[in-house]
Amino acid sequence: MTTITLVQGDITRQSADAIVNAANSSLLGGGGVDGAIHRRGGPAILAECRDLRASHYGKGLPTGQAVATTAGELEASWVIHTVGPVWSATEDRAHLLASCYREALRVADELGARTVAFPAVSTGVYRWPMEDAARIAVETVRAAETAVEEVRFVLFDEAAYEVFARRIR
Ligand code: AR6
Repeated sequence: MTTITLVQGDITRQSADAIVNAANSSLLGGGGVDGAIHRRGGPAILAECRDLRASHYGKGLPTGQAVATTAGELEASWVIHTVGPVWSATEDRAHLLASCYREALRVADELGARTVAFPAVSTGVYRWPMEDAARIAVETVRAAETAVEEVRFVLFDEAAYEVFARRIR
């Protein structure tokens, strides 16, 4: 049974077996959570991302998929990078956002991670509305068959925290 917990704050300050990064397909860094993870985690994460680009992911990590690297200096054993979809008002990409959570948990299971911290994937630079993103995140985690014991959603601000809190009540 997976327990869902909520924290308001900076995901790079969390201690967990795995911390999920809201990355982009390049795996080579960016703003938001991605920028914060690489800044605080140090160069070892980027070095492994470059290796992934040079081997299995020559064209980048496709949207909705997930892959793990070291967590560098973060208080975690792994960073699991996933690429959320960019929000579209005209095309339903919810299955891709759900896939991020499912695939990240699948990778966590492969690693043997028991606690996994997630940001609200796609709700920043990629503009996904928080209410809908929270619905997809919580429904997907609840439906997942995983050995992960704690899924911790780490929400940057109070408004996002409240949206997730209403969902899990
Ligand atoms: N801790 C927790 N949540 C955070 C943090 C943090 N340190 N920083 C931002 N958030 P985003 P996306 C929240 O933009 O929408 C990058 O450039 C933020 O308020 O990080 O999936 C990548 O390289 C928002 O609610 O990810 C990609 O190009 C949520 O985390 C692109 O952004 C996600 O915002 C991915 O965009």
